[in-house]
Amino acid sequence: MQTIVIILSILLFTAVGIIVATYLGKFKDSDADGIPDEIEEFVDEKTGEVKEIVKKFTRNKPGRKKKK
Ligand SMILES: [Ca+2]
Repeated sequence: MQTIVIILSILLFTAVGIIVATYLGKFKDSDADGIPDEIEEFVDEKTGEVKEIVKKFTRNKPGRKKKK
């Protein structure tokens, strides 16, 4: 339990650090929302991948009929 709290704290501090650094102009942020472009691109990429995986598991497979 304590390990989870420590990991979450590190992630939170990292996120805050990145946002502060972005506001201070340390990272490129073209839409000025406090999130660096590189992270936005990374998240977009990952979101796309997750959507693809979900699609794979939820699509109707040919030859498999729905049970009533
Ligand atoms: Ca941004």
